[in-house]
Amino acid sequence: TLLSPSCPSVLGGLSSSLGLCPDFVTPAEEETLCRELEPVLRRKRYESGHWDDAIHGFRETERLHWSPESSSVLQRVREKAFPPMEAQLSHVHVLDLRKEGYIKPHVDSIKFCGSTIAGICLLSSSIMRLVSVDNPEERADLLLPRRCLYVLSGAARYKFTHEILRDEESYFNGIHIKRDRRISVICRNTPAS
Ligand code: AKG
Repeated sequence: TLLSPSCPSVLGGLSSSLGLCPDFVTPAEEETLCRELEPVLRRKRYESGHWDDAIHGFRETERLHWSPESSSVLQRVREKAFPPMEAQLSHVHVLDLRKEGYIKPHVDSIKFCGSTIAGICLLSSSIMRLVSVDNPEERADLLLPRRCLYVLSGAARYKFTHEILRDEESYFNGIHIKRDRRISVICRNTPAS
């Protein structure tokens, strides 16, 4: 299993609101997406400290127009993660974390993001840690293998913070999961109005 909870009761709260599909993206699709994104990302400099200081060692972009090949991957993400009629943000968020980069615990803004976060993970595996907002002892580590899709909704999105661990902390059941440069491509729905 790719989920390691601090205690079994955490699983009950999380399992219905957490989705993980390993190998959602093929190696060829990963290459296509990265080849398309690289020129855009390369123009930017890695930054430290996001608006709320949550992300370190990153650069990012929001993308509306994609090549047909990449569009078909994103369409698959949208079909898998969101109900058919749900209003989604047209822009896709691309986050490029350098090898030393990491994301500190946060809950996504309810003002700007809807109920579901769907991300594909390119170039590196990583560990996403989820910690209960109400009880920090309740937590779970989620192994995000390179080329997976993950989906956070419900409790996993609202009741738990999420973070991406830095390489030094990147252990899953005692095994080091090497953190390399990682690009995540994230689709969201619109906040309820
Ligand atoms: C967020 O957008 O809220 C994230 O934490 C991004 C997570 C990721 O890079 O997969």
